[in-house]
Formats: sequence, structure tokens, C-alpha cells
Amino acid sequence: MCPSPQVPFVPFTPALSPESAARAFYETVRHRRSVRFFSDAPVSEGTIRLCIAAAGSAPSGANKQPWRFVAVRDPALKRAIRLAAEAEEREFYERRATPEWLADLAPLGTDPDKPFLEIAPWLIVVFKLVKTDPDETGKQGKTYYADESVGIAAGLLIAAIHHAGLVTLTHTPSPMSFLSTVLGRPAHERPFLLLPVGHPGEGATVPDIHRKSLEEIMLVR
Ligand code: IYR
Repeated sequence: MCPSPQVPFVPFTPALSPESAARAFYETVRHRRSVRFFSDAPVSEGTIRLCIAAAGSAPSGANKQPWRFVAVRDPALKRAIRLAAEAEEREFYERRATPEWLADLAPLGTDPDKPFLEIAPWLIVVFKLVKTDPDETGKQGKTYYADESVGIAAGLLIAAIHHAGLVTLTHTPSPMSFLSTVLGRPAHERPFLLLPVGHPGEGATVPDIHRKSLEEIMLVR
């Protein structure tokens, strides 16, 4: 097996003033919340493209970029996704979820109804590539650390959406295979996350829950 050719190296320029830049970023992201009440006000395709471009800048195992983002705005597709997701969610809330899980979810006030899947102007469905896209000969290669890579990309996507002044939430109906069927995606792409994107609905509320303090989540050694 022949190793990949070396690529050229180019200069890398870091940001100036790391502490003030870090503070500014924190000040932005600390106001992010998962919002479940959306407005149907439009969001331009250009905005969605830029947010997905930010997500696509994520690091990935061996730079295989094992992700695909399907931006859905077609009302018929959004409806099909809502109906299939709600069917899975009803099964979850009525049968599959353990009492402990339901008790853990209670503070969030979630239920099987997911109107936001139709109201939000966009749904971004994030897929994980378990093999690379086929090359010209149809050959598919390996991806590495795909869960970590797509998770990082999804985090950047969420940060980009928030930075744009829009809202989202990470929706993970389980199982999610209906997304492959509805969106006609090939077998090497596995549904990973579903992010409705839009403006918050008028009077949107969020649960009064809090983040752990830095002391609880960080150690310095
Ligand atoms: N998928 C369900 C349940 C749910 C599970 C977790 I873990 C959450 O943090 C939130 C919801 C739903 O979307 O309602």
C-alpha cells in the first residue's frame, strides 16, 4: 500500500490578544439556549450556507471531513420529517423511555409534539459518513473518529447559528433512520443530529435551568 503524498505546509497566523478574544467569544456563547419555540420568519439560504461552512471548518480524523449537511426548507419534506419524528417520539415517551429518563427530562418540559419541525424555516440534518464518498471509480475509503469529528462540526454549527442571532436545538429522534429514507441519502451516511433553525417565536421561553460553574467542570494541575 502506498502512503499518501506529503502536502505542502503554509504559514499559520494565530489571533492577537487571546484573553480578550476568549472573553468576547464566551460572552457570545454563554447566552446560547436550546429554544423549542420558533417563528416562521424566513432566514436566507446565504445565512444557512455560511453557518454550514463554519461547521465544515471543523477538525476531523485524517481530514476526512466525514459529514454531510442537508438543509431542508421544502414544506412537504419538513412535514414528512415531523410526522415520522413524532411517531418515534410517541413510542419513546409512551413505551421506550425509563421512568428515570422521563424524570430527568421533566424540567425541560418536552413532549412528543414537535411543531418546530414544520414551523422553523430550515431543518439542518447532519449526517455522519461511515465511509468516504465514492471516488470516480466508485471506491470508498475509511473515515476515522467519525463521531468525534461530526460532534465537533455540530458544535461549531450550533455556535455559528447562535452567533448569527438565530436559534436551534439538538433534536435526536431515536431511531433516526427515517431521515435517510425521507431525504434519500445513501447507506454510508448515517443520521446524526437534526437542527431546526430560525428566529425565536414571539414570547419564546426557555426552562430556568443553569450551567455548572467553571469550578465544577474544570481542574488545573
Ligand atoms: N428525543 C426526545 C427526548 C429527549 C431526550 C433528551 I436526552 C433530551 O435532552 C431532550 C429530549 C425529544 O426530543 O423530546
